[in-house]
Amino acid sequence: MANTSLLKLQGSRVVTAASERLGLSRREFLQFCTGMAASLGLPQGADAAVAEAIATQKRPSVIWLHFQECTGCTESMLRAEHPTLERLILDVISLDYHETLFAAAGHQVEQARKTAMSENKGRYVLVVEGAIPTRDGGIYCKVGGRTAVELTRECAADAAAVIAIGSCASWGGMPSTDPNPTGAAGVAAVLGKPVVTIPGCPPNPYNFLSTVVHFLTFGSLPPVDELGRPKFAYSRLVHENCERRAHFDAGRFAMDFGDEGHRKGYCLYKLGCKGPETYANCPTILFGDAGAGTWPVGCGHPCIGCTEQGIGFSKPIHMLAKVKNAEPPQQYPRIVEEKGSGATLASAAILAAVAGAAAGGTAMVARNLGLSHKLEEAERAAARKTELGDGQR
Ligand code: FSX
Ligand code: SF4
Ligand code: F3S
Repeated sequence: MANTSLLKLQGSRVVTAASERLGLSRREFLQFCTGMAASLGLPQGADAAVAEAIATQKRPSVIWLHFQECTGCTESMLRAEHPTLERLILDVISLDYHETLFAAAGHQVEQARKTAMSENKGRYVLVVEGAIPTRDGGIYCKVGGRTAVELTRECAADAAAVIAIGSCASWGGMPSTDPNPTGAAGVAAVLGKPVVTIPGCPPNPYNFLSTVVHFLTFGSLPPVDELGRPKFAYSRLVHENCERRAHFDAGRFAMDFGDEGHRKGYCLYKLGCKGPETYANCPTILFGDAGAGTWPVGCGHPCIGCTEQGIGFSKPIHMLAKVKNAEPPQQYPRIVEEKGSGATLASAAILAAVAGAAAGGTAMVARNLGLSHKLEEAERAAARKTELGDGQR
């Protein structure tokens, strides 16, 4: 990794060229690299290495296989907004085989896969989307006359890295739901060795992009947990960063869809939210780059635990979650105090900084407090109105 500071890179011609290629201003491009380094939890100065890698490194060849799935992984990647995420992804990788996005079909496209594999032997990245049926010799999913099991083993043999994208490829996901008639399994189970997994149904495209950028910058995949999940994205429970968490800690729950609590944005735990037992960064990075609230709980739906084997698609939707970490995050007001009176925006931001929270976390704190303040303001205004009404009677 070159020891170049981001400041020095600002005037560099390669950065200008990369920004133009991506349709971004130089500032936006460098901001993107800083954000990417922060979300990967990289040390100070790594943003320059990220920028340099995106600007100068040869794009890694990617072979993307599709098996038992809904194509939601690819769809969520293509549905991001400003700056277009798919453009970033398609710029940092060379997508040499992808059954959904390829205009070509049949032998022509099979040949493209074989050529990419032989020309990039030992250097390409294999991405698998969808579960792999293993029952009855794997006959329930074939592409070009070959079973998903055969294709996965063949393509993984000479890959530099294997990434299982989505819950289906990670651990079987929806197709493996009881009674799992096709014996649907994840990539690691089929290969008999660990792979990097990016679960979620659909998974967050930022987590895929960050994983690829790490590979591009350092030539290796990011550190993972025992399930192969990148630690930068899956080491916190949804519940730890949820914007409704203060309501959980204060015992304010929606009891029914559309009831007063639900409309007021109260905690969805009693509606079956699995956030307390699900590891994912959905509340901090959101989906589709479409603004605040664009994640399941933000839209009023309980988290179904789609990233977690044994929870998503197997634990009944209304069953209460096991609360794995009952300790309230430091940045929220204490439950013994009146809502919102325990912490000012500034003190919460300082607490978050002291706790070593990433830049995104601090922004979340600010946003969460903003939300609870708005709610309080609305409640106070409603109370004043009632008082006024009472006085006039
Ligand atoms: Fe669908 Fe992908 Fe879910 Fe599976 O995402 S969004 S069923 S994880 O493999 O296409
Ligand atoms: Fe958020 Fe669900 Fe936790 Fe409630 S139970 S705070 S809605 S993650
Ligand atoms: Fe899935 Fe829950 Fe996130 S349902 S998308 S892990 S909020």
